[in-house]
Amino acid sequence: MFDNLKKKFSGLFSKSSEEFVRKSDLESKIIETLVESDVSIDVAERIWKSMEESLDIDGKKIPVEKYVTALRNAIIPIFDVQKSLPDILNPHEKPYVMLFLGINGTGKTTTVAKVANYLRKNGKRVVVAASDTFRAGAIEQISILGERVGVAVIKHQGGSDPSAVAFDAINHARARNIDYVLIDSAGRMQTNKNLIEEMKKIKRISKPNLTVVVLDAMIGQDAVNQAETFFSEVGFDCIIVTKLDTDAKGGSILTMAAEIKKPILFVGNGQELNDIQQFTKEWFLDRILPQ
Ligand SMILES: Nc1nc2c(ncn2[C@@H]2O[C@H](COP(=O)(O)OP(=O)(O)OP(=O)(O)O)[C@@H](O)[C@H]2O)c(=O)[nH]1
Ligand SMILES: [Mg+2]
Repeated sequence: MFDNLKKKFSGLFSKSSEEFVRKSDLESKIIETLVESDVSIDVAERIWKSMEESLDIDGKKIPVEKYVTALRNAIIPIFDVQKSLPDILNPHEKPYVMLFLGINGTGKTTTVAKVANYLRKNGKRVVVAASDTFRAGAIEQISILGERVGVAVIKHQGGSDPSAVAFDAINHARARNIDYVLIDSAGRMQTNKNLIEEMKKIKRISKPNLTVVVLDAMIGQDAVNQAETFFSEVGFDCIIVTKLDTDAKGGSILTMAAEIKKPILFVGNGQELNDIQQFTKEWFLDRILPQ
């Protein structure tokens, strides 16, 4: 994960960059590198501005370490929003209800299974609501995953009311003293308007403690647009970014954090149950910046 980004930054700040002190050259190099790594122009420019303020650039030799520190300091504030992330392993409510939303194919169902597995490994009791009743095969998919993780999956017939499934799962959890309810949901309906209405309804009825939007890193800026238009109408608390093991260039994480302004709960990096990682800025910075 993020190897590309790290390689690019390492290339940017090699020993030779110590000679590389014309401000305009440095500016275009840095912005170009960020944009090539899927950082949006806006965010790249914001990062550059912050670096420019902290470095005394023109006409001087600047050691590599100073560049790296300036870049690190420029990125850190983007992740200030992480502070609003709840500690999901120590929730104040029981059951703690997590609703997963996302456009079709972003990885919702896989992510529900991964999070269920993560919670199980931490000694928690989990039930899953198969609330994607729209797509053929969705109920079977989550049932198989639930079996692999070892958690119960509450399901109704295909085509039934997704909110009713969520409601049943919550009652199931209450009756059995289960810690978490994870609600899978459909990523497609007859129309996008129907999808938004369906998401609002399921949210209204299940009253989730945490609404999570699952975004695909491979689609970069489109994911930001989805979050800002589509999901802001429904309302959500945090995001999970999937498919960071693919050729996603990693910079999209920066763009998403800077532009969506919601904390990142987890990142997904593969198709297996264990391919999920809690996100912290230190973890991310250590992976993208040259040491
Ligand atoms: N490489 C990779 N593939 C992933 C990741 N997460 C999910 N996938 C794959 O993406 C595809 C779609 O995943 P699903 O979990 O079914 O996506 P969904 O959002 O539930 O899709 P719908 O139910 O159709 O809306 C599957 O082939 C998953 O294996 C990830 O982190 N990395
Ligand atoms: Mg699904």
